[in-house]
Amino acid sequence: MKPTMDIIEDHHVVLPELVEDVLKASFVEAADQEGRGTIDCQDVVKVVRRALGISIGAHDRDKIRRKAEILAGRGQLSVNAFITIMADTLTETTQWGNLKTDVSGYVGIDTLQEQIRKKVLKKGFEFNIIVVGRSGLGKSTLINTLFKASVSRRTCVKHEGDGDSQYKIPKTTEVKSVSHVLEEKGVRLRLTVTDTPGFGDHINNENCWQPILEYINQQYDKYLKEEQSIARKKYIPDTRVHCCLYFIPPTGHSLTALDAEFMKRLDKIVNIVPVIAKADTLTVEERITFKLKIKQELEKNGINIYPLSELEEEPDDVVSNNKIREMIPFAVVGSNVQHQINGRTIYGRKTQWGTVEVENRAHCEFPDLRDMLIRTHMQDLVDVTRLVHYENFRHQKLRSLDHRHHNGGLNGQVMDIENMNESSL
Ligand SMILES: Nc1nc2c(ncn2[C@@H]2O[C@H](COP(=O)(O)OP(=O)(O)OP(=O)(O)O)[C@@H](O)[C@H]2O)c(=O)[nH]1
Ligand SMILES: [Mg+2]
Repeated sequence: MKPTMDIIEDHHVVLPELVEDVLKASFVEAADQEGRGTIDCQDVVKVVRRALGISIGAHDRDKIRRKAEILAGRGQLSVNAFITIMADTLTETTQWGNLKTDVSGYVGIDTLQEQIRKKVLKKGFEFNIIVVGRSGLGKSTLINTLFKASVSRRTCVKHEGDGDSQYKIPKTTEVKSVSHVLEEKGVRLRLTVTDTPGFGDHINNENCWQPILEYINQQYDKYLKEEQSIARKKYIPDTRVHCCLYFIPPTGHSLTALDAEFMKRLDKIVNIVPVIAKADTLTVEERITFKLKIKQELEKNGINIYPLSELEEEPDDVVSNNKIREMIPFAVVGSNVQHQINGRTIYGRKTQWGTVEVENRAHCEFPDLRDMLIRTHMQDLVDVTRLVHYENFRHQKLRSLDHRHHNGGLNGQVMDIENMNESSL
């Protein structure tokens, strides 16, 4: 049975508009002052260096030149081809030089300082989230909310008029990742959120989880291949998914069989954080009873959600994880529209009877979710992914290869297991 969901690309990085503007400006400034719209292929490294404001290693220089030669027509490179080259370069490294996204307000990544070692701090830090759930539950909207509406502007179509109808987010049709480099007090973080098309629109939703499982496993596989390659890179880009936000419809009843089935499959390969979507559609009482019901059903169905109790070592972990366990599933509200309330500018959803503020803890649990992801549990999510989910994948994959090897399938090639252990630490 073929999956019913339409996934076109596996990992396509969309550059934020702001970054694209900066790139276009440096293209003109560095090599195209006459405004021809193209530059000489030979100049490409100079322009990349100018745009990033950092020096580029010999290996990367060669790679950029090779890409430029492929994309150029008669030795001339267009601005769009240049942006494609930059998108590739930025995807492969956290060294985004001067290019970063301005986020309105404080994000909180500087608190990572307590969480991460100095070495990692200097290199930069990568964190990847995926959003999964039925169609129309507000996944794309929540991504925008997470980046304070300044990131995925590209996917919003602006309409005439005011209010919530001003920005319309189209239905998601392909898996798409948006990366942003954020910097706060010397801590550099590349946050990537992968948006996925919603499922559940079809009469037959059998195997609708397949494309998502495939995407997550593909990222593990990519990492494993890099680790095993003979000319292993000193730095392997990490696209492994550290956290999966699973959107539960706000029915107020119970977990549907489809959602339970989906999560049962996901929990073996990724950290799941369930959220109640569009929580503004439930009353306070409904929200409390629905949360309890979901918790019971997750347990009844044997679905393991993050944080996993088996991995708790320190008493401190138990305390902070218990706080998260109490809150899960987070009842969230998303919005990418700003409103003025008593002189304050807030992101929220305006209704005839008032405005739900997404950042107000009295209104919804979006701030608690964001704090958990970015301020308190980011390092732990990364560690669990690396030590549990990726290890499981690696173990199974190598075992199956080993099995094939014993059956003569690998042409006598021997795996360097010792080395792989060392590098994955
Ligand atoms: N009431 C309410 N509506 C929301 C919320 N978040 C998003 N919406 C609205 O729900 C509709 C769908 O939002 P999207 O963000 O496109 O949903 P999606 O899950 O990405 O949908 P697919 O791309 O089809 O999977 C839009 O009209 C949003 O304005 C929310 O928290 N509360
Ligand atoms: Mg969407």
